[in-house]
Amino acid sequence: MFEQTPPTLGNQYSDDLLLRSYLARVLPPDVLRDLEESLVEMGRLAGSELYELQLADRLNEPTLTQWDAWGNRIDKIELTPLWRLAERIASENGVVATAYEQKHGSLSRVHQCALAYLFTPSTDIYSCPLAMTDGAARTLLGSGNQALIDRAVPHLITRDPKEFWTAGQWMTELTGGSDVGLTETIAKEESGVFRLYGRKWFTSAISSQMALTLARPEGNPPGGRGLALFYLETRDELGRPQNIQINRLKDKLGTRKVPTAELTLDGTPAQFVKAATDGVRNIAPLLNITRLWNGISAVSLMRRGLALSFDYAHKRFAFGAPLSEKPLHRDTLATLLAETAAAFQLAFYVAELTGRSETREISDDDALLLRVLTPVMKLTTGKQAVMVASEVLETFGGAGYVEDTGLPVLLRDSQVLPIWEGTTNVLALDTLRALQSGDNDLKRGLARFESAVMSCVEDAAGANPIARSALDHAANWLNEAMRAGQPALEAGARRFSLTLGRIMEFALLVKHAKWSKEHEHDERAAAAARRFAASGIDLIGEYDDQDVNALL
Ligand code: MFK
Repeated sequence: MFEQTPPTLGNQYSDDLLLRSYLARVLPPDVLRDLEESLVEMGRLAGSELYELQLADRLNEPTLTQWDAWGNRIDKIELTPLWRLAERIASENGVVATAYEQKHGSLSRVHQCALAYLFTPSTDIYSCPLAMTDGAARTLLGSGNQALIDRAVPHLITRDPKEFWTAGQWMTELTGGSDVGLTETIAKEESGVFRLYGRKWFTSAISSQMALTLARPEGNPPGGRGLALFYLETRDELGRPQNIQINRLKDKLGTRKVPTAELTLDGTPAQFVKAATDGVRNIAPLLNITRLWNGISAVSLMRRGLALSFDYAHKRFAFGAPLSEKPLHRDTLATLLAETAAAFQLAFYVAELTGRSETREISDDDALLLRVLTPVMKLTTGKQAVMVASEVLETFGGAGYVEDTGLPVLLRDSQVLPIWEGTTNVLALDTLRALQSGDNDLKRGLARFESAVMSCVEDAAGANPIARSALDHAANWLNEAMRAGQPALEAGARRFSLTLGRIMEFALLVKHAKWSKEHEHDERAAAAARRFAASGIDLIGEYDDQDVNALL
């Protein structure tokens, strides 16, 4: 009787030519030698123990117990075995800490993102609490609030699992996850302590020991400026919730291991992080770090899907040959690989810039580029992850649609990436704002973006006109939309931002291809760049705004 051999994973670092080639380019050889052991170990864990437990843990979900047997409100969260192991492995292997130890200066951010990239796909989005922990550490360190830094940061960046804390981010309320200036939670000063009253509708993992959240101190004006950023600890020294009720865990399409919650805050003690106002501006450092994590998670899930699909293509026979020898299957995989390689280059480039900004080794021009590329990268890679996951499932035929293969979760978990941490549309509007940050206006911001692109492709004869043509189309669209007014700018912002994302991905691939050809005698990155360009870079199109009115 026929038996199908299932796909398996090897060491996820050793097998990943994309990651290894990239690191060989950006890291000096002695740095790569120094940190490679940590990546080999994480690659081993991701392809063996963690992956085996992930498959075995598939049906388990976190639970909430609101009451004990004697009627006391306890709101106890029980995590699944995979997440308990993930927490230990994350802290011991420094998946957050590496970025703060800065053993390799600004490149420690790249090292940390490589660890997160290897770790994430085998842990069912344990990246969520880690992203928040990283974002909270960065926000607190930048706040100048020494008491909070001393209290919390050592826990957030430790490698000791017994001391390790994760952080939550509680922004979303019933009024919305995007327009957080509408936040209704009130902060009242009672006997010299601020206490929070309100409902949080969608929090990050509620298993965290601390959280950063927004609330409006009584008497403050409406909008984001009237909010303050608060720090709170979720439980007191006896482990009791600090006037926080967990109303329920969210019933979500994916990320089912993440205990995302609805909360009532009923007098929760909290402290200002930085100021009594400007909460949205003050939480922005957290948002930018979690958006970086979102992008790294996107490329890591794309890569996991392809690792399984490539392996399966050698094991699955149809119409007289393994799928890996079938021309159309090979063509499909090549397109997905090119898309993944492009997304990878952009996500890790944002990691490089983030690292340089953290060690203050960044020019004003590159700081603007980082501000622009963070939303552009998040929105572009989020969409690519969903597309690639959907196609990966299809490469398995019916098996990709069957739960106990462990494959459908790839698509469900990818689908969150364009939604949380700012939807595609919200981030497209943020891209317009980012281009105008500092002393820039839209045209100057775009000019800076253009020069970054052109520096990657300037001496690449085939690539230069492709990038130039897409950039010119984007610039022309921007000019026309600015003339037409704000509604036209907003209406086209998604196509514009996705085009910027794809242009930058293409340019970075071309840059990598040149290096890889010279140093590794490898043509793969050049082939990926050509195929990516053939899939379409310019999404601006020729859309007529009047058609929207006719259609809606
Ligand atoms: C793997 C990862 C796992 C993650 C798990 C997450 C689970 C949690 C689920 C969620 O809750 S997801 C929901 C997350 N929500 C968001 O990400 C918010 C999306 N909305 C936005 O990003 C809006 O653009 C924003 C709330 C920021 C708009 O609010 P406002 O009040 O209209 O703000 P405004 O006036 O535009 O900006 C206020 C200031 O912040 C400005 O500076 P100034 O005061 O100096 O002028 C902005 O320039 C600045 N700012 C805003 N965004 C910034 C920023 N600065 C730097 N970087 C940014 N990204």
